[in-house]
Amino acid sequence: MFEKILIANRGEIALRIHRACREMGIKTVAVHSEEDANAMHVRLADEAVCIGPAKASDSYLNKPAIISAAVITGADAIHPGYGFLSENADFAEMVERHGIAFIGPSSAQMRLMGDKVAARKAAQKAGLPVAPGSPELNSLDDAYVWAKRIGFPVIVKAKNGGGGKGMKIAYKQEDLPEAYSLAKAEAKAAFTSDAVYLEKFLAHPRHIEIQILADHYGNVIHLGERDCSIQRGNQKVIEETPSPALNESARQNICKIVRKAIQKIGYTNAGTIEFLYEDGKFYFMEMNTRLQVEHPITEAVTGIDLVREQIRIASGAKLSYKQEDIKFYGHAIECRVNAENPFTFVPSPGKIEEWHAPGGLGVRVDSEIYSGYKIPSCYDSMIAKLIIHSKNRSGALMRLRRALDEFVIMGVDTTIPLLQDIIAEPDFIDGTYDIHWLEDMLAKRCS
Ligand code: MV4
Repeated sequence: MFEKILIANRGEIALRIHRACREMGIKTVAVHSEEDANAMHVRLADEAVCIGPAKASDSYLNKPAIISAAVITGADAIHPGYGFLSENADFAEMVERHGIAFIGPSSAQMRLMGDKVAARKAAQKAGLPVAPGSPELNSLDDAYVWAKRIGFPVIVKAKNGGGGKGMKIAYKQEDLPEAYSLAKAEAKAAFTSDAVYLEKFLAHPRHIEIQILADHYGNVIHLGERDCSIQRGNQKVIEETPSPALNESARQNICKIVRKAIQKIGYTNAGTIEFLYEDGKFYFMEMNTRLQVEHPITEAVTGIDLVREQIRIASGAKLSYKQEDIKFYGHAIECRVNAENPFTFVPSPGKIEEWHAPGGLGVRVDSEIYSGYKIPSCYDSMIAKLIIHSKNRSGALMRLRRALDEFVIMGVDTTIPLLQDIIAEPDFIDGTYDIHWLEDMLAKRCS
């Protein structure tokens, strides 16, 4: 097992990883920007190294600085968390070349899944259901040919994209030239490559993703699904498991297919297979090769420490669980609390004057915040995750309402009032929402 792990991240996820390490008797190294010198992840770690100025491109994205920090502290592994370098295959490869373990899949697997066209192909070959689509497009003429074959509406996506950036919908043939050129321009700006492809556009899907764990001995287990349809501007706001849209046979069916596919692909470590779900059918979208923000709801219903399993897998250990060992209990919901105006979503950095996190049975708060902490303006505005667990969905909703009412954060604006509004909506209570529901609700709220 590793003796010392460098945590290449900040905020709540750096704390989350530190906690797993501590419980495993592993020492931790924090890295931080100049701005984050007083951050909680720096205070908790056994050692800390400053890796550059506030700007993420100079610090948390600074590959040589992070690898140097690992070398000088003698860390034998690096956990990338989520965001930043977590899905950067070049970084993973650099880490591997330095004889340091990257806590995640191999750089080759990351590269495969980062290429959305190749990932679609691999997924289809491994037996996953994919939406009708095209290979990489060579020209607008090519786009016309494929769009006709697929049938309108189609969506133009960046080959090296993901997370929803640079996607353009063409509802009919006349929309295609503009969608094609806009998607190409956005792809070039965001991902340097302007390569794009087409998919059949699904109008009212839900976002349902399956969590898997895979070791280096061909063992793959699934940990059920997460419904992440409550989103705004491609940012998830509330996630829950199990999905209110699935019955037990639909769930078992897709999870079985995913397990087989992951085994075929030979993927290792933790991963998430993201689907759109519409009219009772799943369509593979992409595979996330990192630990995800919303992983705690899976931990709540399975009792499995996902970070611990990631570390064990990366160190060459076998999975601690067989599929038959996994028992799902109850219902879990996560709310993301952002330091933002709850109506305009303008970020609200500043000093936390008062902080009282809710507690009690079935309530978990993952956060880096402490009273007196100054939220910097240069990073993500998520300041806490509230994770609720109860024996069923209605119990979880009652508990979530109670916990949100109990949360006190003074000094900055937060999205807690928005979360309270969402969970009071009949559609949310009924579980009948799709990926557009929140944005539609917000539009109505403003008019
Ligand atoms: C789609 C889609 C409709 N049809 N693909 C955006 C994020 C990326 N992972 C996949 N995305 C979408 N792909 C087809 N063929 C709609 C979206 C989409 C979306 C998906 C999940 C959650 C939120 C979303 C918000 C806007 C668009």
